[in-house]
Amino acid sequence: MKTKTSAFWMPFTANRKFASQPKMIEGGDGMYYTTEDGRKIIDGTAGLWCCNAGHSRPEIVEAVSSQIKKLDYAPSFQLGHPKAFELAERLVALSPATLDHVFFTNSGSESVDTALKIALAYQQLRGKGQKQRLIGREKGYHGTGFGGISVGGLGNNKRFFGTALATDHLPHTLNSENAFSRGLPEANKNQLAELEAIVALHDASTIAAVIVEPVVGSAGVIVPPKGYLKKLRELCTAHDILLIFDEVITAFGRIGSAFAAQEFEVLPDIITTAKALTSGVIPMGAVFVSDEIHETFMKGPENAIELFHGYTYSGHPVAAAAALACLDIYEKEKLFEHSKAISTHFEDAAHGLANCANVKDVRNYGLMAAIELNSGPSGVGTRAFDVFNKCFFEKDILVRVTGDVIALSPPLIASEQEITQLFSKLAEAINETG
Ligand code: PXG
Repeated sequence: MKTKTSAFWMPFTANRKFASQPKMIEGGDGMYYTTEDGRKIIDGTAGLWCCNAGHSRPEIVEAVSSQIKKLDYAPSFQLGHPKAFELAERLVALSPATLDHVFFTNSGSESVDTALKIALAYQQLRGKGQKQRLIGREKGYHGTGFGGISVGGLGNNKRFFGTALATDHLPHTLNSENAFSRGLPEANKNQLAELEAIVALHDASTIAAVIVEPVVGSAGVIVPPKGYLKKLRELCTAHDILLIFDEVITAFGRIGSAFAAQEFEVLPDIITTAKALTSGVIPMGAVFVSDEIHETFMKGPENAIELFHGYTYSGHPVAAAAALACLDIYEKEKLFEHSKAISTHFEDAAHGLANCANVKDVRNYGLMAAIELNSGPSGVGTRAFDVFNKCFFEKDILVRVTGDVIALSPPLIASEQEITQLFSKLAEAINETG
């Protein structure tokens, strides 16, 4: 059926199902979206985990429009403009010490591909050119570039596209024995034994880097077991393997610190970010790189390009202006601290759904939560999708569905009252769906 929506081939969407029952959003303001039929709905997902400062913030609108008037675009290849340098300085002041250099991209996928390329090139430059294998993790989501799907661990995203790179994968850490854990689950298995096995199989001399999401987002909020990330850091260091944290979701206050690396006190060699860098207003990503890696590139003749990589829009002035205004909001409103302060209330509210119909697990960390349901009679994801529809059309809340998981990640400006409202409406939707 040809509808007004069919010209737009929508990403990660059941396009024909959407056409038969469109969910259209026309406006945004703070914690709320406005639907096409004029209803105000609570944004329980910060868009797609990105609008951490809330929607249509006047400060960002103003920064973007005055930047366009002054300088709409300037290249970053062999030229520069002040906003990108200013933003990089602001960002490295926020990032963990030693991750003092920023490479700008336009998305999480580009950040991941950039990080992987930097890791491979770094190994070559320091004379360890055999180190070319990349290790991801089952259930990992690292975007949709060929690099990201190669290290990614979600079958549907890889199936038709081959895997361009030499990779291997760690096991995921989801463990049903830990269902309904609050915050970090117990480390009741040696979940990193497999890394030793992978090293034994391929040899450390062939492995460039390990990439993980510190808290898994897309696959349904999988929280690292206690001590897991520290142990991963130790093993990577012991085997001279770079550690990349993909913080496209976790960076910029989602779990109460600027970065998950700080929250978990684990220092990776590279951090990838995007999304909340600009609160989703203008596409932009940033890859944070350690001094050691950066110095390895900054050798050789001064007139030589050190890294043959970049994007037309790397450090785009309008995106940089949006990011700077956004960082101002995070700072002035102490949103990372607020995110941490309300995370206990958020945790209680999420676990308050443990006894709703068909709830199989509740997981949470910071302002990320997953309510996992038993699969519906018509297969994986069907019940959760029905809940999503009920939430949108009848309960005036936006939640995110992935498989049997309903994920929540509200903007960091949420009040306790809004969180209570979000979860109580979700509870109604789950119970009424049955
Ligand atoms: N890494 C991680 C950890 C991500 O979560 C990307 C990379 C890719 O970012 P871009 O900007 O290229 O999409 C992501 C993106 C969802 C959902 O609902 C998650 C993402 C994107 C869209 C939907 O789980 N994460």
